[in-house]
This record gives sequence, structure tokens and C-alpha cells, in this order.
Amino acid sequence: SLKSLLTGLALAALTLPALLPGAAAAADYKAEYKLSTVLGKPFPWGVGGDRWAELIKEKTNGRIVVKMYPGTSLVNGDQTKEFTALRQGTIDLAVGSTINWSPQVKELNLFSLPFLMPDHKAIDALTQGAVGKQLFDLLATKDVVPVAWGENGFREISNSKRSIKAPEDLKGLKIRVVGSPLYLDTFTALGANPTQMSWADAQPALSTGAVDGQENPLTIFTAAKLPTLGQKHLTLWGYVADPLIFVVNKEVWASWSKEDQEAVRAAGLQAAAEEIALSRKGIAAGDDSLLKEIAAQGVDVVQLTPDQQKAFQKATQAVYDKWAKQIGPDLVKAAETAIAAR
Ligand code: X2X
Repeated sequence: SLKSLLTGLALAALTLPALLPGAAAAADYKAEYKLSTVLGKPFPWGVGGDRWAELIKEKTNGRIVVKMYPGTSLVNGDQTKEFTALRQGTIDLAVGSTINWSPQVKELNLFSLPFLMPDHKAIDALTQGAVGKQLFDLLATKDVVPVAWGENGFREISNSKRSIKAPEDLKGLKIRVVGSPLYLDTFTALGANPTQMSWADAQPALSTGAVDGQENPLTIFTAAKLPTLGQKHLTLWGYVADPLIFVVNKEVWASWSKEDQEAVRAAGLQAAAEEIALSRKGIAAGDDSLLKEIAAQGVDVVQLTPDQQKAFQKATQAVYDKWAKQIGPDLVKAAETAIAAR
């Protein structure tokens, strides 16, 4: 009868998903997940995001398809809105800088404390240790699942006007900064004239001379061809470095099977490790090929002596102390201790 036929169909509909493991979950999967980054390829940041997407596809046998949207285009280029969009679900995954998320997560300002981290080992002491775990636990309470730490890098200062060897040399220079008000405080303390804008706006501002200088990792300085925008003076002062964080929106994460969650995590850890290696390539003592490339472009490269660096540290100590309170004295203390023990 019709009735028994319908009953049979209804039963089949109910039992079919149970008979096909994974079919029900897969039906909830989006055809494409959107991954946000500020920079695309060939910047290490974009290479890392793209690699994560590639490895996710590979490790989930194509069940999860991720597309990278560089230029923070999912938030119209406003990189300081990326974290909010991630929480709200406009963005599914991201590889984001601690600087860009620090307006919403004040603890991430930790990495922007001037002269906290003297070298790459110090960054690792934080991200790969208890401090990194504490920050990931914190992020996990804010609608995202953090998967791995990557790296943008040590942010070296460049400008079009003069060599910077002492804080006095910064006096009156218009410097583009990003993200957190901490940067306004740091550059104001140094006597510069900081102005906050997105990376998208920074490049035209540099090329027209609306601003004199900027600070960014050397991989960005070269790949964005900043010497061709008049940035002929570069000072290696190592004042801050921004890690990157590989994350997934919490609801998106929850919609995936356990197996796929683990695949996405493994893909993130692998992509991040590769990305960190790429971000450090050519700027260390063993391999300074990137530094040579920069000098070959006619850039005046200043490497501060420890004494010269100390003068910058002294000039920004009050900013460090003020922001240590806002970030959380216990977290800052834990970071200082981990770095001292590295
Ligand atoms: O805007 C910047 O300076 C950049 C690209 O480094 C970040 O997104 C933090």
C-alpha cells in the first residue's frame, strides 16, 4: 500500500545515514571554507596560508576545501576587524597576526612590548611553551580553535629620510603603524609622529611620501619592494616580532568529524612549521642572503650595537611598564621568566 511504501521510505531515510558513516557529517560540510590572511603569496604568510589549505585538502581526502582570501578582503582590507569577523563566522579560518587581533584580545599585545624578545629563541620560548598554551586557552574561550603558531617576524624600521641610530633620529618622522594603540605609545615615546593605517593604505602612503617610514619584517620589506617606494634607510633594531596564529571558527570546527578535526590540526602544525622556517630564511647569522639582497638594492642598512639598542629600550621603558599592566602582570612575568630560561 501507499502507506507502507511511505513508512518504508521514511525508515530508509532515517537509517541510511547510520549505514553510511561520515555521510551525515559530510552533508553538513560547506562546499568551500574561507581562510583570511593579510598577505598572499609570495610572502611567507601567504605561502603558509595556502599550504595549510593544500594540506587540509590532502589530509581530508578532499572532504574539506579551503580557499585563501589575502588582503583581508573578507573585511574589506581592515585587518583589525579580522578577529571579530572570525568570531561572527564571516571568516571560517585565518592565519592572523597577534598585532591585528590585539584590539579584541588585549593579551596578544604581549609580543608588542618593546624589546621583550631579543631573538628567535625568545619567540619560541613563548609560543612553544606555557605562555603559548595559556594564550591558546584564552583564544579557545573566544569562539575560535587555535591550531598552531606561525610567524610574521621581527619588525625592523625603515624610512625615506635618514639613518636611524638613536631615538633622536626618529624625531618628527611620520611613521605608519598598525593595529594596537600600543604602537602609537611606542612611537610617541620615541619622538616620532605615528599614524595608524592598514597595510593596504600604507603602500600608497609610502609611495606618495604622506608618511616617511614604517616597520615590518624584512620578508615584507623585500617582497613588497619597499626600497622602490623610497624606503632607503633600514635599521635592524629587533624591537618586537609578531607571531601568526592558525585558527578555525569554533562552530565550523564543531561541524567536522573528529578525524577531520585532527587532519586540519596536523595540516596546520605542518604548514606553520614550514612557514616559520621561511619567515626566518636569509636574516640570521648563518644565512644573511636576504640582508645582502637588501643592501644590493642601495638600501642603507644599520645594525644597532647593543649600546645603541639600549637607548631605544630606555626610551620605551615607560610604554613597556604601562602596557604590562594592561596585558596582565602575571602573563608578562611568565613571559620574562620563560625568555630568561631559554
Ligand atoms: O600591516 C602590517 O604591517 C602587517 C602586514 O605586518 C600586519 O598585518 C601586521
